[in-house]
Amino acid sequence: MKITEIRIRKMKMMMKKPFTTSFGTFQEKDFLLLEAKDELGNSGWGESVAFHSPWYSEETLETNMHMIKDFLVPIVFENDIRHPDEVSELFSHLRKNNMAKSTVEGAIWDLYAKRNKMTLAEALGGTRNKIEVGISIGIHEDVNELIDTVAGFVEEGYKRIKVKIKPGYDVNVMRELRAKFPDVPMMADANSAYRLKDIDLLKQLDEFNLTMIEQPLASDDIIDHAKLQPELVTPICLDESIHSLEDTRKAVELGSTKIINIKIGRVGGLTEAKKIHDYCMEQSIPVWCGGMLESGIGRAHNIALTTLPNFILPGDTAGSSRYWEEDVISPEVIVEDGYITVPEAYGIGYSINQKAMDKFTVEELIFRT
Ligand code: OSB
Ligand code: MG
Repeated sequence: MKITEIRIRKMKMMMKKPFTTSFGTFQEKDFLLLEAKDELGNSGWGESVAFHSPWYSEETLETNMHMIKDFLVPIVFENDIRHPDEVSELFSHLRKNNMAKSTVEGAIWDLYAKRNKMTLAEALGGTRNKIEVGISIGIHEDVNELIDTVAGFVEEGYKRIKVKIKPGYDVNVMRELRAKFPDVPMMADANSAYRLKDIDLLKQLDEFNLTMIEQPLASDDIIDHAKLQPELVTPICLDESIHSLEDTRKAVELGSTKIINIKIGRVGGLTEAKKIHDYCMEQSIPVWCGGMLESGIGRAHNIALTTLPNFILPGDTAGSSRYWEEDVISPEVIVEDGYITVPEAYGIGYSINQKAMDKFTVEELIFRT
Protein backbone atom coordinates (compact mmCIF):
# COMPACT_ATOMS: atom_id res chain seq x y z
CA MET A 1 0.00 0.00 0.00
CA LYS A 2 1.11 3.54 -0.77
CA ILE A 3 0.58 6.28 1.78
CA THR A 4 -0.18 9.39 -0.26
CA GLU A 5 -1.34 11.91 2.34
CA ILE A 6 -0.85 12.52 6.05
CA ARG A 7 -2.76 15.09 8.08
CA ILE A 8 -1.79 16.04 11.61
CA ARG A 9 -4.30 17.83 13.82
CA LYS A 10 -3.32 19.65 16.98
CA MET A 11 -6.24 19.11 19.33
CA LYS A 12 -7.44 20.80 22.49
CA MET A 13 -10.16 19.12 24.52
CA MET A 14 -11.40 20.10 27.97
CA MET A 15 -11.74 17.27 30.48
CA LYS A 16 -14.99 17.21 32.45
CA LYS A 17 -13.05 17.13 35.70
CA PRO A 18 -9.36 17.64 36.51
CA PHE A 19 -7.33 14.42 36.80
CA THR A 20 -4.47 14.48 39.32
CA THR A 21 -1.52 12.09 39.55
CA SER A 22 1.60 12.19 41.73
CA PHE A 23 3.29 14.21 38.93
CA GLY A 24 0.63 16.79 38.02
CA THR A 25 -2.95 17.72 37.15
CA PHE A 26 -4.64 17.48 33.74
CA GLN A 27 -7.63 19.61 32.84
CA GLU A 28 -7.04 20.77 29.28
CA LYS A 29 -5.84 17.97 27.06
CA ASP A 30 -3.55 19.08 24.21
CA PHE A 31 -2.56 16.26 21.86
CA LEU A 32 -2.13 15.21 18.24
CA LEU A 33 -4.30 13.13 15.95
CA LEU A 34 -2.97 11.81 12.67
CA GLU A 35 -4.85 10.67 9.58
CA ALA A 36 -3.08 8.63 6.90
CA LYS A 37 -4.60 8.12 3.43
CA ASP A 38 -3.67 5.54 0.79
CA GLU A 39 -3.76 5.57 -3.01
CA LEU A 40 -7.25 3.99 -3.00
CA GLY A 41 -8.82 6.67 -0.81
CA ASN A 42 -8.88 4.68 2.44
CA SER A 43 -8.07 6.53 5.60
CA GLY A 44 -6.73 5.48 9.01
CA TRP A 45 -6.40 7.33 12.31
CA GLY A 46 -3.80 7.37 15.07
CA GLU A 47 -3.49 9.32 18.32
CA SER A 48 -0.37 10.61 20.02
CA VAL A 49 -0.57 9.95 23.76
CA ALA A 50 2.22 12.45 24.48
CA PHE A 51 1.08 15.16 26.86
CA HIS A 52 1.65 18.91 26.68
CA SER A 53 4.48 18.67 29.23
CA PRO A 54 7.14 15.96 29.81
CA TRP A 55 5.62 14.71 33.09
CA TYR A 56 4.95 11.08 32.37
CA SER A 57 7.82 10.62 29.94
CA GLU A 58 10.22 12.88 28.03
CA GLU A 59 7.96 13.08 24.98
CA THR A 60 5.59 16.01 24.43
CA LEU A 61 3.09 17.04 21.79
CA GLU A 62 5.74 19.29 20.23
CA THR A 63 8.54 16.68 20.20
CA ASN A 64 6.03 14.32 18.56
CA MET A 65 5.16 16.96 15.98
CA HIS A 66 8.85 17.44 15.18
CA MET A 67 9.57 13.71 14.92
CA ILE A 68 6.53 12.96 12.80
CA LYS A 69 6.94 15.91 10.45
CA ASP A 70 10.71 15.80 9.97
CA PHE A 71 11.50 12.08 10.20
CA LEU A 72 8.54 9.70 10.17
CA VAL A 73 6.37 11.14 7.38
CA PRO A 74 9.26 11.08 4.84
CA ILE A 75 9.95 7.42 5.69
CA VAL A 76 6.32 6.45 5.24
CA PHE A 77 6.08 8.29 1.91
CA GLU A 78 9.25 6.66 0.57
CA ASN A 79 8.27 3.07 1.29
CA ASP A 80 5.68 0.67 -0.04
CA ILE A 81 4.24 -0.87 3.12
CA ARG A 82 2.75 -4.33 2.73
CA HIS A 83 1.89 -4.89 6.38
CA PRO A 84 1.83 -2.52 9.41
CA ASP A 85 4.38 -4.75 11.18
CA GLU A 86 6.92 -3.28 8.74
CA VAL A 87 6.43 0.26 10.08
CA SER A 88 8.27 -0.20 13.39
CA GLU A 89 11.03 -1.91 11.40
CA LEU A 90 11.30 1.13 9.11
CA PHE A 91 11.51 3.39 12.19
CA SER A 92 13.93 1.21 14.13
CA HIS A 93 17.09 3.19 13.25
CA LEU A 94 15.58 6.23 15.01
CA ARG A 95 16.02 6.05 18.76
CA LYS A 96 13.16 6.21 21.28
CA ASN A 97 10.36 8.71 20.51
CA ASN A 98 7.97 5.78 20.90
CA MET A 99 4.80 7.85 21.17
CA ALA A 100 5.58 9.66 17.93
CA LYS A 101 6.28 6.35 16.14
CA SER A 102 3.12 4.82 17.57
CA THR A 103 0.96 7.68 16.28
CA VAL A 104 1.97 6.99 12.69
CA GLU A 105 1.98 3.21 13.04
CA GLY A 106 -1.49 3.28 14.63
CA ALA A 107 -2.97 5.18 11.70
CA ILE A 108 -1.41 2.66 9.30
CA TRP A 109 -2.84 -0.29 11.27
CA ASP A 110 -6.32 1.25 11.03
CA LEU A 111 -5.83 1.94 7.33
CA TYR A 112 -4.57 -1.59 6.69
CA ALA A 113 -7.54 -3.15 8.49
CA LYS A 114 -10.05 -1.00 6.56
CA ARG A 115 -8.32 -1.71 3.25
CA ASN A 116 -8.56 -5.44 3.94
CA LYS A 117 -12.14 -5.22 5.21
CA MET A 118 -11.52 -6.38 8.74
CA THR A 119 -11.71 -4.95 12.20
CA LEU A 120 -8.51 -3.76 13.83
CA ALA A 121 -9.11 -6.40 16.50
CA GLU A 122 -9.18 -9.11 13.80
CA ALA A 123 -6.09 -7.69 12.10
CA LEU A 124 -4.24 -7.99 15.43
CA GLY A 125 -5.45 -11.54 16.07
CA GLY A 126 -7.89 -10.60 18.82
CA THR A 127 -10.31 -13.20 20.16
CA ARG A 128 -12.92 -11.33 22.25
CA ASN A 129 -16.08 -9.46 21.28
CA LYS A 130 -16.29 -7.59 24.56
CA ILE A 131 -13.64 -6.42 26.99
CA GLU A 132 -13.72 -6.04 30.74
CA VAL A 133 -12.79 -2.58 32.00
CA GLY A 134 -11.70 -0.86 35.17
CA ILE A 135 -11.23 2.79 35.94
CA SER A 136 -8.34 4.96 37.09
CA ILE A 137 -9.24 7.62 39.65
CA GLY A 138 -7.05 10.65 40.27
CA ILE A 139 -5.97 12.08 43.60
CA HIS A 140 -8.82 13.79 45.48
CA GLU A 141 -7.34 15.67 48.43
CA ASP A 142 -10.68 15.27 50.23
CA VAL A 143 -10.97 11.54 50.98
CA ASN A 144 -14.75 11.71 51.35
CA GLU A 145 -14.95 13.06 47.82
CA LEU A 146 -12.74 10.18 46.67
CA ILE A 147 -15.04 7.68 48.37
CA ASP A 148 -18.09 9.22 46.65
CA THR A 149 -16.31 9.10 43.28
CA VAL A 150 -15.34 5.45 43.78
CA ALA A 151 -18.90 4.59 44.86
CA GLY A 152 -20.25 6.15 41.65
CA PHE A 153 -17.94 4.11 39.40
CA VAL A 154 -18.57 0.89 41.33
CA GLU A 155 -22.29 1.56 40.83
CA GLU A 156 -21.70 2.05 37.08
CA GLY A 157 -20.23 -1.45 37.01
CA TYR A 158 -16.49 -0.87 36.52
CA LYS A 159 -14.71 -4.13 37.27
CA ARG A 160 -11.78 -2.75 39.24
CA ILE A 161 -10.87 0.51 40.83
CA LYS A 162 -7.40 1.98 40.51
CA VAL A 163 -6.50 4.91 42.70
CA LYS A 164 -3.52 7.18 42.39
CA ILE A 165 -1.30 7.45 45.45
CA LYS A 166 1.62 9.67 46.44
CA PRO A 167 3.68 10.13 49.63
CA GLY A 168 1.34 11.31 52.39
CA TYR A 169 -1.70 10.07 50.46
CA ASP A 170 -1.35 6.31 50.50
CA VAL A 171 -1.81 3.91 53.46
CA ASN A 172 -4.29 6.23 55.16
CA VAL A 173 -6.38 6.57 52.01
CA MET A 174 -6.28 2.88 51.08
CA ARG A 175 -7.35 1.96 54.60
CA GLU A 176 -10.46 4.14 54.38
CA LEU A 177 -11.29 2.90 50.90
CA ARG A 178 -10.88 -0.77 51.82
CA ALA A 179 -13.13 -0.28 54.84
CA LYS A 180 -15.86 1.18 52.59
CA PHE A 181 -15.40 -1.27 49.70
CA PRO A 182 -14.25 -4.57 51.22
CA ASP A 183 -14.91 -6.70 48.11
CA VAL A 184 -14.12 -4.43 45.15
CA PRO A 185 -10.97 -5.39 43.20
CA MET A 186 -8.67 -2.48 43.93
CA MET A 187 -5.14 -1.38 43.03
CA ALA A 188 -2.89 1.65 43.55
CA ASP A 189 -0.75 3.54 41.01
CA ALA A 190 2.18 5.57 42.41
CA ASN A 191 3.52 6.89 39.09
CA SER A 192 7.10 6.55 40.40
CA ALA A 193 6.58 8.61 43.57
CA TYR A 194 8.56 6.34 45.96
CA ARG A 195 12.12 5.09 46.44
CA LEU A 196 13.51 1.88 47.93
CA LYS A 197 13.97 3.65 51.28
CA ASP A 198 10.13 3.82 51.50
CA ILE A 199 9.98 0.02 51.70
CA ASP A 200 8.38 -0.08 55.17
CA LEU A 201 5.57 2.15 54.02
CA LEU A 202 5.03 0.16 50.80
CA LYS A 203 4.86 -3.06 52.85
CA GLN A 204 1.96 -1.60 54.82
CA LEU A 205 -0.10 -1.62 51.60
CA ASP A 206 -0.06 -5.44 51.71
CA GLU A 207 -2.78 -5.20 54.35
CA PHE A 208 -5.38 -4.10 51.78
CA ASN A 209 -5.39 -7.07 49.45
CA LEU A 210 -4.63 -4.99 46.35
CA THR A 211 -4.57 -6.72 42.96
CA MET A 212 -1.28 -4.93 42.34
CA ILE A 213 0.76 -1.79 42.97
CA GLU A 214 1.66 0.01 39.76
CA GLN A 215 5.08 1.62 39.24
CA PRO A 216 5.99 2.39 42.85
CA LEU A 217 9.66 3.30 42.14
CA ALA A 218 11.57 5.44 39.63
CA SER A 219 10.22 5.74 36.10
CA ASP A 220 13.42 4.32 34.58
CA ASP A 221 14.06 1.60 37.15
CA ILE A 222 13.94 -2.18 37.01
CA ILE A 223 16.74 -2.94 39.51
CA ASP A 224 15.21 -1.52 42.69
CA HIS A 225 11.80 -2.95 41.76
CA ALA A 226 13.51 -6.37 41.71
CA LYS A 227 14.70 -5.72 45.25
CA LEU A 228 11.28 -4.51 46.36
CA GLN A 229 9.07 -7.25 44.88
CA PRO A 230 10.28 -10.14 47.13
CA GLU A 231 9.57 -7.95 50.17
CA LEU A 232 5.93 -7.43 49.18
CA VAL A 233 2.96 -9.77 49.04
CA THR A 234 1.23 -7.39 46.59
CA PRO A 235 2.33 -7.97 42.97
CA ILE A 236 4.20 -5.09 41.32
CA CYS A 237 2.99 -4.00 37.87
CA LEU A 238 5.37 -1.91 35.76
CA ASP A 239 4.11 0.96 33.62
CA GLU A 240 6.65 3.78 33.02
CA SER A 241 9.70 1.45 33.06
CA ILE A 242 8.57 -0.66 30.08
CA HIS A 243 9.27 0.64 26.56
CA SER A 244 9.80 -2.55 24.59
CA LEU A 245 9.79 -6.33 24.52
CA GLU A 246 13.44 -6.22 25.63
CA ASP A 247 12.57 -4.11 28.71
CA THR A 248 9.78 -6.57 29.49
CA ARG A 249 12.07 -9.59 29.21
CA LYS A 250 14.68 -8.01 31.48
CA ALA A 251 12.11 -6.97 34.10
CA VAL A 252 10.50 -10.41 34.09
CA GLU A 253 13.87 -12.21 34.29
CA LEU A 254 14.98 -9.99 37.18
CA GLY A 255 11.70 -10.49 39.04
CA SER A 256 10.95 -6.75 39.04
CA THR A 257 7.32 -7.24 38.04
CA LYS A 258 4.55 -9.86 38.02
CA ILE A 259 2.11 -7.99 35.77
CA ILE A 260 2.64 -5.64 32.81
CA ASN A 261 0.63 -2.55 31.93
CA ILE A 262 0.84 -2.25 28.14
CA LYS A 263 0.39 1.23 26.69
CA ILE A 264 0.58 1.25 22.91
CA GLY A 265 2.23 4.68 22.74
CA ARG A 266 4.82 3.98 25.42
CA VAL A 267 6.08 0.85 23.63
CA GLY A 268 6.18 2.38 20.15
CA GLY A 269 3.03 0.92 18.62
CA LEU A 270 0.68 -2.02 18.23
CA THR A 271 3.30 -4.35 16.72
CA GLU A 272 5.57 -4.05 19.78
CA ALA A 273 2.54 -4.19 22.10
CA LYS A 274 1.55 -7.49 20.53
CA LYS A 275 5.10 -8.87 20.93
CA ILE A 276 5.05 -7.96 24.63
CA HIS A 277 1.63 -9.57 24.96
CA ASP A 278 2.83 -12.79 23.32
CA TYR A 279 6.00 -12.99 25.43
CA CYS A 280 4.05 -12.37 28.67
CA MET A 281 1.55 -15.05 27.71
CA GLU A 282 4.39 -17.57 27.32
CA GLN A 283 5.77 -16.50 30.71
CA SER A 284 2.35 -16.63 32.46
CA ILE A 285 2.57 -12.90 33.19
CA PRO A 286 -0.88 -11.29 32.95
CA VAL A 287 -1.16 -8.01 31.05
CA TRP A 288 -3.72 -5.21 30.90
CA CYS A 289 -4.11 -2.12 28.75
CA GLY A 290 -3.19 1.19 30.34
CA GLY A 291 -4.67 4.55 29.43
CA MET A 292 -3.38 8.05 28.72
CA LEU A 293 -6.68 9.98 28.98
CA GLU A 294 -7.17 9.41 25.25
CA SER A 295 -9.82 10.73 22.94
CA GLY A 296 -12.00 8.19 21.17
CA ILE A 297 -9.32 7.47 18.55
CA GLY A 298 -6.73 6.23 21.05
CA ARG A 299 -9.46 4.54 23.06
CA ALA A 300 -10.53 2.56 19.97
CA HIS A 301 -6.95 1.32 19.49
CA ASN A 302 -6.83 0.27 23.16
CA ILE A 303 -10.09 -1.66 22.79
CA ALA A 304 -8.81 -3.55 19.74
CA LEU A 305 -5.55 -4.47 21.50
CA THR A 306 -7.41 -5.67 24.60
CA THR A 307 -9.16 -8.36 22.54
CA LEU A 308 -5.90 -10.38 22.59
CA PRO A 309 -6.14 -13.43 24.89
CA ASN A 310 -3.59 -12.53 27.60
CA PHE A 311 -5.35 -9.26 28.50
CA ILE A 312 -6.86 -11.05 31.47
CA LEU A 313 -7.03 -8.15 33.91
CA PRO A 314 -9.43 -5.21 33.43
CA GLY A 315 -7.67 -2.21 31.88
CA ASP A 316 -8.03 1.58 32.23
CA THR A 317 -10.06 2.07 29.03
CA ALA A 318 -13.14 3.75 30.51
CA GLY A 319 -16.09 5.11 28.51
CA SER A 320 -15.87 8.43 26.61
CA SER A 321 -18.27 10.11 29.04
CA ARG A 322 -15.83 9.60 31.91
CA TYR A 323 -13.53 12.19 30.30
CA TRP A 324 -15.40 14.25 27.69
CA GLU A 325 -18.64 16.13 27.20
CA GLU A 326 -18.32 15.18 23.56
CA ASP A 327 -15.88 12.76 21.92
CA VAL A 328 -14.38 12.93 18.41
CA ILE A 329 -15.80 9.51 17.45
CA SER A 330 -19.30 8.28 16.82
CA PRO A 331 -20.77 6.37 18.50
CA GLU A 332 -18.86 7.21 21.68
CA VAL A 333 -17.24 4.43 23.73
CA ILE A 334 -19.92 3.06 26.05
CA VAL A 335 -19.36 0.93 29.15
CA GLU A 336 -22.20 -1.35 30.17
CA ASP A 337 -21.96 -3.41 33.31
CA GLY A 338 -18.16 -3.08 33.23
CA TYR A 339 -17.80 -4.19 29.60
CA ILE A 340 -17.15 -2.45 26.29
CA THR A 341 -18.55 -4.23 23.24
CA VAL A 342 -15.89 -4.40 20.54
CA PRO A 343 -17.22 -2.56 17.47
CA GLU A 344 -17.82 -4.57 14.30
CA ALA A 345 -17.13 -1.90 11.68
CA TYR A 346 -13.80 -2.19 9.83
CA GLY A 347 -10.61 -0.69 11.22
CA ILE A 348 -10.91 1.00 14.61
CA GLY A 349 -14.65 0.45 14.29
CA TYR A 350 -15.85 3.96 15.09
CA SER A 351 -16.66 6.84 12.72
CA ILE A 352 -15.35 10.36 13.06
CA ASN A 353 -17.69 12.88 14.67
CA GLN A 354 -16.68 15.56 12.17
CA LYS A 355 -18.33 18.43 14.00
CA ALA A 356 -16.57 17.61 17.26
CA MET A 357 -13.33 16.88 15.41
CA ASP A 358 -13.34 20.33 13.80
CA LYS A 359 -14.44 22.06 16.98
CA PHE A 360 -11.48 20.68 18.94
CA THR A 361 -8.88 21.16 16.17
CA VAL A 362 -6.51 24.06 16.85
CA GLU A 363 -4.32 23.60 13.77
CA GLU A 364 -4.06 21.18 10.85
CA LEU A 365 -0.95 20.32 8.83
CA ILE A 366 -1.22 18.49 5.53
CA PHE A 367 1.58 16.51 3.86
CA ARG A 368 1.31 14.94 0.38
CA THR A 369 3.71 12.80 -1.62
O1 OSB B 1 -0.04 6.03 35.00
O2 OSB B 1 -1.61 5.02 34.03
C1 OSB B 1 -1.04 6.07 34.32
C2 OSB B 1 -3.15 9.08 33.21
C3 OSB B 1 -2.15 9.93 32.78
C4 OSB B 1 -0.84 9.52 32.85
C5 OSB B 1 -0.51 8.28 33.38
C6 OSB B 1 -1.50 7.42 33.82
C7 OSB B 1 -2.84 7.85 33.75
C8 OSB B 1 -3.95 7.05 34.25
C9 OSB B 1 -5.30 7.29 33.63
O3 OSB B 1 -3.87 6.26 35.15
C10 OSB B 1 -5.67 6.27 32.63
C11 OSB B 1 -6.88 6.68 31.82
O4 OSB B 1 -7.97 6.79 32.38
O5 OSB B 1 -6.72 6.89 30.60
MG1 MG C 1 0.38 4.07 35.55
